[in-house]
Amino acid sequence: MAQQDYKMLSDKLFTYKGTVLTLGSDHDLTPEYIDSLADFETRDDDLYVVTFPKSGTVWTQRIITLIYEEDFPDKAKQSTYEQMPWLEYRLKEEDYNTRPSPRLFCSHLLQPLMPKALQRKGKIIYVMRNPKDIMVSYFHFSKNMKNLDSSESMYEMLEKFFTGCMIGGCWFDHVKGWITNKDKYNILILTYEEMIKDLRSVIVKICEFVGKNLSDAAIDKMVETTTFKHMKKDPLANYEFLPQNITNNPKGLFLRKGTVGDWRNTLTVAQSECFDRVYQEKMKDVPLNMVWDISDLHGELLESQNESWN
Ligand code: PPS
Repeated sequence: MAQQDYKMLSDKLFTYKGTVLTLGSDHDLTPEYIDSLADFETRDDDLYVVTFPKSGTVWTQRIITLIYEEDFPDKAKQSTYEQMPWLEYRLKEEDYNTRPSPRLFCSHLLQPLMPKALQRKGKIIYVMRNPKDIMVSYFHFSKNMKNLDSSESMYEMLEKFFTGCMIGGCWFDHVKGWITNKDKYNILILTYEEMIKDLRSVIVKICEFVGKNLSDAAIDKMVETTTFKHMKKDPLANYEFLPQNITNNPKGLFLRKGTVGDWRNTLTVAQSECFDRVYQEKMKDVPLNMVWDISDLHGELLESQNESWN
């Protein structure tokens, strides 16, 4: 391990090669483990959901576990976390190599840290979300998580977001890394905003991508089961099992508002303008047509956004 790649950011978080992870005694979270993932054996039917935190991970994870339900009828009563575990947050006693196919994984890792073999086999679904909503979502979420550093103010949160001192690391690096390297992978790029706009179409798109031919009735049921309202009450989907050493408030923790443009209720005009300036500068080489407001969902922006990467 190159010493300069590893740094403690606080008593809860460390950074390694650009990603930021939380310490956990029951996980195998060493730099050596993260490095070993580059050579992690990949199978043709592996499916990964990769996101920057707060981009719609738990939502997509729930959709995927329902799409694959018929493959694992005995697992239907397991939480989504068990059915689709985190690549980097592997429990010490778990051996991912013994999991039956098709294997489903989630990850917040930056593109260079992911298994290299994924460039030849397996599939990735990368979900993006407008970063102002991500930042506000993380601000609230981190207040209820004992293993994360919370922010006293939105100014502090902005600073963390810009410097990448939060789980996942730097949003700009994450998105740029995945978008500019997308052609190396069998990848479907989705946005949280298009999921909000038309969940059914997104589920159909995912089914086509993973080669699942489900009936209209099954898809309708899935849409119903993965609405915000339904998932908030679904203990299998919303991580209510998290123990007290991680949170005192697990109910609905991962499902807060579930909308587009909530940042307007939290950021001041000055904070938003500051964000815009940094965004323009950092993303000037990778234009994304980001959807910032619920009103943008009904214009052409979303269509042009999709055309630009899929
Ligand atoms: S994490 O911690 O990285 O796994 O968080 P993540 O799941 O990526 O993101 C959490 C945000 O996703 C929203 N969410 C949903 N929105 C709409 N519909 C459904 N079904 C849904 N499920 C999760 C959740 O509310 C978080 O966003 P905010 O803005 O905080 O509400």
